[in-house]
Amino acid sequence: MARLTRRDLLATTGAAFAAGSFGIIGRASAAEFTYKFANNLPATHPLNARAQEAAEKVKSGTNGRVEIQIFPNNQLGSDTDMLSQVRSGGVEFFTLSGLILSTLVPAASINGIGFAFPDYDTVWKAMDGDLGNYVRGQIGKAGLVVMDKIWDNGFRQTTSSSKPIVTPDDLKNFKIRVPVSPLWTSMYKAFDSAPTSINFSEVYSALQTKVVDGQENPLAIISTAKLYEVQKFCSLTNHMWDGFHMLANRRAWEKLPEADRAVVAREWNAAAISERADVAKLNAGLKGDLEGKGLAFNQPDPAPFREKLRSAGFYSEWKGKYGDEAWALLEKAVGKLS
Ligand code: X2X
Repeated sequence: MARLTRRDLLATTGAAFAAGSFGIIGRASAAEFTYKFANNLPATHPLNARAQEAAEKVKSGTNGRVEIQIFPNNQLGSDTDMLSQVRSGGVEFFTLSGLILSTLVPAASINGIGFAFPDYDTVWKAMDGDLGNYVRGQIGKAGLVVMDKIWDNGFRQTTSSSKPIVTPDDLKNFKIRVPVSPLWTSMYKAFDSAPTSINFSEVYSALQTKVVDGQENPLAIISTAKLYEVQKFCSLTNHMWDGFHMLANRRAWEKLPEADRAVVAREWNAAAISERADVAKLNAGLKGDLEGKGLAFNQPDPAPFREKLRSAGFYSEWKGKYGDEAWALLEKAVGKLS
């Protein structure tokens, strides 16, 4: 598969905008079901490029009955707003990190436990297997529908405008932005940092105005959201793997004829698999591109960070919060943590 370049993504996205699938509000549609898919990522992120392809396949696969309009880049509100909207039916589809979803489904943050996953093979075996099935079951109990295949956000790296992060001591009193999630806040408090919960829609301006000194995200987001413009250092901490569940409003989902539901699920899940390959390739190849844009990289040793979390009681605290069943599924996938 040819290396997916930013130009390819822009070309795809540009075509999509031209084709009118990216949230052109008020456009007349012959479809029986016109559903909105909202997300918080830039239109150039692989998630939106693959979602556009899926929307086209859904339209053709349902003979035009189902049209999915894509609203990227927080067009319909922040993650907090959009979670409310997918629950109420204001939007029909929404991709959301399990760590943010954990404000509604506590178990959904378990894949974000610090320094748990060593590599992508371990991630997909867990998230497409028993641990993912457990989390999706908990999401269903909260009244939402969730597709079988989680989309990739990636292994998260730490950026800063003030200094590189080399050892856990560099995180002491570090003013870091974290997404709105109890687990993120808890982990950085265990490092004696000063975490501030901010929705992604506000991150660029918070960094630009120095409300916070740093943030953490995979390279694909640091690139597509242009965070390199307001950060100087990028420490390859790989401190967390994060993904996006494709959520659906239950009433809207059940309104679809069964055959059309099967087409939508098939195309969303196929797009998630393609997006995983795109993101992994991007994240593997972006370091040089970002160095060219001025980011100074370092690669810290993860062992002292994991030890700090252990000695701070982070793992045992979260084992107690998730319960034995969920924690056993996590440790079955990644080995002993607590
Ligand atoms: O908010 C973030 O940092 C992001 C974009 O990675 C998530 O959606 C969790």
